Amino acid sequence: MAQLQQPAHPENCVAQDEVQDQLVAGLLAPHAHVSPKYLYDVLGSRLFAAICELPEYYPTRTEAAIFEQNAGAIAAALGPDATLIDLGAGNCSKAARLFPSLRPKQYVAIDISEKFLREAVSALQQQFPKIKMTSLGMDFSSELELPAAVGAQRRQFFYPGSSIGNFAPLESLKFLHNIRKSIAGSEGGLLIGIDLVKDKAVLDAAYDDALGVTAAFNLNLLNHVNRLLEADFQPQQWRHRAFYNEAQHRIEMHLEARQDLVVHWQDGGMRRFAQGESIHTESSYKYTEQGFIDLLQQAGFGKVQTWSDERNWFMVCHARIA
Ligand code: AVI
Repeated sequence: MAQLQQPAHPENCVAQDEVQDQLVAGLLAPHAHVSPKYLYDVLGSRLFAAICELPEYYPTRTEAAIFEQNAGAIAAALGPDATLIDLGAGNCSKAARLFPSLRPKQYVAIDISEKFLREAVSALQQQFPKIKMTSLGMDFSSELELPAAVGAQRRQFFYPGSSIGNFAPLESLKFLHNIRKSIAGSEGGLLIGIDLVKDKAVLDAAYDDALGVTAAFNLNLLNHVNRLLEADFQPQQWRHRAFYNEAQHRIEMHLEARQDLVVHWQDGGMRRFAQGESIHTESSYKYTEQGFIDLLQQAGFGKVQTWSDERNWFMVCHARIA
């Protein structure tokens, strides 16, 4: 599993009952929904890695090029001797690419899947023996209490991949606020990747690719829910739908019933879905440059520096504490 990019296996760290209660509540809501975190079981994480290779899915390669082309300026913005705190580190590859220019004093990798993370960090430690490395298994989306092992000075949080887009705007503000509060000293900041608003056709294609990899990624959520809830979803009865909602500035991913059907789950739970009815599985918010800077400032950050590609499709942003 060398390509994990997102928190995987939510059942590893949240009580099983809580997971099941959340899933049932979402499935029984008038507009059924399932949290996007359930897209990431083992197969889902691999399918997401494949999405990142697709010609239509521009964010990964565009962000990587921005980091590469601006490595010196980004390192200068973060400053020397940083404690680099990687949120959703996965295989740690994105942070590792910053090490030669940034030379952090400490690297703290955080992800839900701690076992996988520990293996990635110990491999990286061999390559960069001078950087102190720590791995932490935690769900950073809800809390950011960092242990004493994390250096308090020059904390630079790292949240690439436009993952913040998967939070609704109010959750994003709360999350940014939690990061701001966790920057203990007077120096520190946040380095973050943001997907920008652009032509609808480009966005629609990025989330509904010709090979159907994103469709498989979305449909695989049903298999994951079947395991978590002893449910009997049949993926072939569902269709992937993804489109850019211009009014809400977000991609929406849904699973739409191809026919009238009934789904059952443990303890006698069930729901009928009429043909065309859908389950909302993910939103991916897109920002304007100014819109995201305003959000950072509302969350208490100060000076912001940005770097973008020539098409202005993606932005890397460094925000200092005020
Ligand atoms: C992880 N996240 C930033 C991806 C996105 O673009 O919102 C997840 C994804 N969903 C479908 N394709 C990619």
